Amino acid sequence: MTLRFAGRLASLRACATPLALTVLILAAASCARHLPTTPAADSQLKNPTMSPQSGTPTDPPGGVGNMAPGSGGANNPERQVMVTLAPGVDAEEFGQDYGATLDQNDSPGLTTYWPATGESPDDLANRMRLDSRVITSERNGYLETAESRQQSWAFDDGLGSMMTYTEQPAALAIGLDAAQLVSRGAGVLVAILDTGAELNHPALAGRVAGGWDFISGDADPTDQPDGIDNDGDGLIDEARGHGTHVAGIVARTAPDARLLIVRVLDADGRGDMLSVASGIRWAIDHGARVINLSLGMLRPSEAIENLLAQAEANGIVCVTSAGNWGADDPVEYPASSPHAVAVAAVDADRHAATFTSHGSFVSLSAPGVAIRSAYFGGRYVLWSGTSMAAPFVSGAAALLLSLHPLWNRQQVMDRLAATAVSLDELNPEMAGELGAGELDAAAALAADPLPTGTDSNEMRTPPAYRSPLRRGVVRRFLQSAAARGPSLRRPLRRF
Ligand SMILES: [Ca+2]
Ligand SMILES: [Ca+2]
Ligand SMILES: [Ca+2]
Repeated sequence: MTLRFAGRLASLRACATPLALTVLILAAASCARHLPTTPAADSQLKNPTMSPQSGTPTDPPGGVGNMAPGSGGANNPERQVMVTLAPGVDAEEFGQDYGATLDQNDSPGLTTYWPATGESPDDLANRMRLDSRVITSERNGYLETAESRQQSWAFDDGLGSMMTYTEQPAALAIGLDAAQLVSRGAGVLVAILDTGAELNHPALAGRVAGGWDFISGDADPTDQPDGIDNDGDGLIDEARGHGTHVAGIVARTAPDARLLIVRVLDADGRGDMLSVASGIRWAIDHGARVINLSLGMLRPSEAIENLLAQAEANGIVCVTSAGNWGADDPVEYPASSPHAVAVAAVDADRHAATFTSHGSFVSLSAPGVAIRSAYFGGRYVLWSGTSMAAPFVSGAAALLLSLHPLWNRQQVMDRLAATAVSLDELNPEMAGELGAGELDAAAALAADPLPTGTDSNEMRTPPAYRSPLRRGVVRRFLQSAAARGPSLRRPLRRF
């Protein structure tokens, strides 16, 4: 899409150099082994200033992203076709065979095309799908954060601090302190596909291993406002800080995990299928073991499904928000994907959040009401949503993968499900629709039991971290684990 690049390149260039330098310094300082600050191969932008219909420059300054979906804007991705091409296929030539104009061509065959005048994107997608050079073909579209969709905004109560962030009720509810005595997530890369992040926020500084910006097409994934109401909802850059908040929750849950900040949504909380697909591809290629996707759309995407399946085959745990519909319908994607773990939100009393989506597609629940986390401007603010619940599960997966590097997604999720606290009694009207229950990080990281089929060597793995200063915490953990005995023996649940 032309807007994301052409419209913003001029202003980005002015500030990109020092920001990119900051990213590189952060990455170099925080990660000796992985320095994934560039994509596997450069994303290529075709016809950056030309309208495919008219062949003349049409983008107003600042881009045309201010056109709402369905508004018929010249650059609306709903009018494009997104295609995953087989390896080695020339994207330009392929498009010519269909009279279509190549718009973008990301490295591993992820492409978008404009149909020829008079052809609908669905018709073109259907024609292309029959081609043996095509892996997936579909109309392009937007994904967005659940909070952006339902207009749930961050709240600054003036009490934000590193301390109130660290010691918040949600951390206590899922036993984070006890869990972190066993594992802090060292050696695990968690990719956060979101609006980007404020990389030098105190909660994130030193934890960012790299990233990429698929919205602006540069190496700096800073969550950046553009002063434009890109999604046409009357609010400008309303989702700014979303990715920072989500990243802060992962950092609070798995403080020694390293973060890959992948910007796939703009500051209005919206990004197209190509951006999200490219972000997943990038995360797979750069060693992520966990991918957090606090975003969704109302129809499935073949391209994204294909990549989620690849991620799972690579042992990667993909975690997504269940959605903020407060109902069991509609079901968002990728929450509905069998390759992603969908997370619903509960409050501090283990009652389902009024806004949470629920249903048989939910794998697990986690705190998602009034969660305090990082926000732009170095702040710590409260935000509610299933977008906030998902990163607790992503962080817990990182804790487990640090201790059990060979575990695959199924093993990680079996453990999280087997140790979850059932919510059915407190939420009888949603029995069976909140997944295996609420995440219990302390129980999940307790030494026993291990899922069947686990390498016996791993059973002897000692806890990675013990602090003599935290004996009281250890004792409370052991007491609570003992009290929790029966839940540890519940049968394992399949996802
Ligand atoms: Ca950028
Ligand atoms: Ca907006
Ligand atoms: Ca904007």
